[in-house]
Amino acid sequence: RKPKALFAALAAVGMLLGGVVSHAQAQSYRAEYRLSTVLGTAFPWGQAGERWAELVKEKTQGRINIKLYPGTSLVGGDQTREFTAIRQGVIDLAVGSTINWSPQVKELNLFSLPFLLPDYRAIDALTHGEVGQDLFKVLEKNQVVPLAWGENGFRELSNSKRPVRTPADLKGMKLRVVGSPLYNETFSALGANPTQMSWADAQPALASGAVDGQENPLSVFVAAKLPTVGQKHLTLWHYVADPLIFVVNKDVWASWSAADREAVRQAALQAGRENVDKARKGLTAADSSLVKQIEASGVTVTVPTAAEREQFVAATRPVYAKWSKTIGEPLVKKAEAAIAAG
Ligand code: X2X
Repeated sequence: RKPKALFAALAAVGMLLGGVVSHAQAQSYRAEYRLSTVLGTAFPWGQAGERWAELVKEKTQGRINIKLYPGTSLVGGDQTREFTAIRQGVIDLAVGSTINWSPQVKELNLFSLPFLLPDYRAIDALTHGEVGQDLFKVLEKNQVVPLAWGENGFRELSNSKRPVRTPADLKGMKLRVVGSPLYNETFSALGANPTQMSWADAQPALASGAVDGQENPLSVFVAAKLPTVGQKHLTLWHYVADPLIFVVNKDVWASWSAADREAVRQAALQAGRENVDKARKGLTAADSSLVKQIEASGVTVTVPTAAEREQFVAATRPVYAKWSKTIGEPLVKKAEAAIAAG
């Protein structure tokens, strides 16, 4: 009789605990979740974060409340540490650039291979295709939950010195580059003098003339008012593009109900689609109004001819070959094939 009584008592305690645990789970949503972006709400990138938060609030009836932390402020502005901070739970959600996470996720360097992507169709062929799925699997292996793609954009070159048409024009030019070693190697191969720094440090460096130039999408060039810090020469060469990825920390994801997870995913997909449209606005063949606006503000806009562009491609070929090995040849081949197929 004794063991039986003990068993009954244990069962009662178990039921009680079970009730407490499921009650605790229902209550385990935090009052606020922290969303990291590099750029703020003056830029399509920050607006994407803001929109995601807004849609999540709406779709979860306020159960999930997200606060935006632009300027990668949760990691002191050091954007190359963002991915690690997401994994560690210092950051709950992020809309992040493939460039900034590529020091930790080497496959994300794919989009930074010089002159891999000729046009928007090529970006879409990767992000909407098998390559995009492969990259999401890599992120999942890294304990991060990827939900949707967005876009920072094609990165064009600006400087305060002279129009740049060929690698010869870049000789010795001091350029700020982002924190992936691939960028240092690309610009060294082109004969320039690259120096790595965060976006936070880049703006004062451009203003003081510590560096002559930089590379970023035109939406960033305009919203950051780079012509006012002497960036008077722009080269439209479409040499790389950086997609954005909407992600959630794995434990945070697991703490939400299935219905709320689906709401967060749908919100990310919608915010991502809107973000891609915004990032491309005024930069397409049908509507190049942003380029015209930049020209009208007194900036010289240089579009290299096919032959001039080929010089940039040829000079960076060894970097492409070396980094293809780092990224993984099968993935690069798959990407090349997807782009060729359109
Ligand atoms: O630092 C940059 O250049 C930026 C804002 O484009 C990125 O975070 C990749």
